Amino acid sequence: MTEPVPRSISVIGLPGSGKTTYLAALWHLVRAGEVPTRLRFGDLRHGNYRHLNDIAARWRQALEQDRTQIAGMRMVAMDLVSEDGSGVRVTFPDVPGEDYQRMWENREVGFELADALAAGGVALLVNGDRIEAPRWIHDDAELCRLMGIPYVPGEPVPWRPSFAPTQVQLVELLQSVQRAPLARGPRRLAVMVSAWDKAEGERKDPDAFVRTKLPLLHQYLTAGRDPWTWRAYGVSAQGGDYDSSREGSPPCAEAEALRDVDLPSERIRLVTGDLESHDLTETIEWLIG
Ligand SMILES: Nc1nc2c(ncn2[C@@H]2O[C@H](COP(=O)(O)OP(=O)(O)O)[C@@H](O)[C@H]2O)c(=O)[nH]1
Ligand SMILES: [Mg+2]
Repeated sequence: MTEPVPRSISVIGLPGSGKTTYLAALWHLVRAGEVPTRLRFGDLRHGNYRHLNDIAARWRQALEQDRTQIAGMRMVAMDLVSEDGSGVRVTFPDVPGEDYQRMWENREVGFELADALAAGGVALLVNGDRIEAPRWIHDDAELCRLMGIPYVPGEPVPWRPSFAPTQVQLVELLQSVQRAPLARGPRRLAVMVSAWDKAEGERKDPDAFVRTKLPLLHQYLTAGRDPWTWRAYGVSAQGGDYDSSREGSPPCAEAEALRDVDLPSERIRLVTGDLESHDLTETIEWLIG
């Protein structure tokens, strides 16, 4: 086999967007070889797979990933081989989503994350089950009334960046990736709506989901102001809910059913347009293409 060409993908997203779960499922998929995949696992020579092995073990047990992950960034690297036999190294920064939120709230980015973000394609994860939509003052006032919280009309509430709707934060994040010091000219972007098992009840394909649930993001991308070539995907990296990582939480019936699936890789679902597969590496192949 030829020496892997270093290629880089950044998996980014706000806290709780499904980044760690996605990496865990991907690692299981390429290591287990239970279902055919476009990219296969290459070789074990390089790197430290402990973090990946740990998260994939939790994933197999249908346990949510740990929220209290040790702070700081882990660069995760996988050597994969494409169908024509050429090797590719895909590196992902698995950073706490808080680092991206900090980019939005405090306008700062660490050196290591900046390096990772400055290279290659971008996979942007958005949890389809947790989109914080813009809210109407009228609805909030009604909610205060129902909950018995005092509400004084006309009294200003000091604004904080964390109040911003999900799509505003995401557009800002993507814009900062296309500005100095992170800008590198045209690149590919996969907008991946995670927890697709929860989002698909809307009966929309992933593109239509982004257009209707995240219209600002969709307009930003289609207007072409920044040089993204993009696609929308629906990703269910778990296939349903897993048992919660919170202590004392009751077991969840969906997780029990998922543990019964013979081949764990078959829990995974990737949806593009009206096509569906178990193969998360299709996105990576497109991103590095
Ligand atoms: N139902 C469902 N939940 C998911 C899926 N993928 C991730 N989640 C949930 O989304 C939450 C955040 O996932 P996590 O990977 O920890 O996000 P991170 O903070 O971006 O690393 C967790 O509660 C996951 O169990 C999925 O495919 N289906
Ligand atoms: Mg995480």
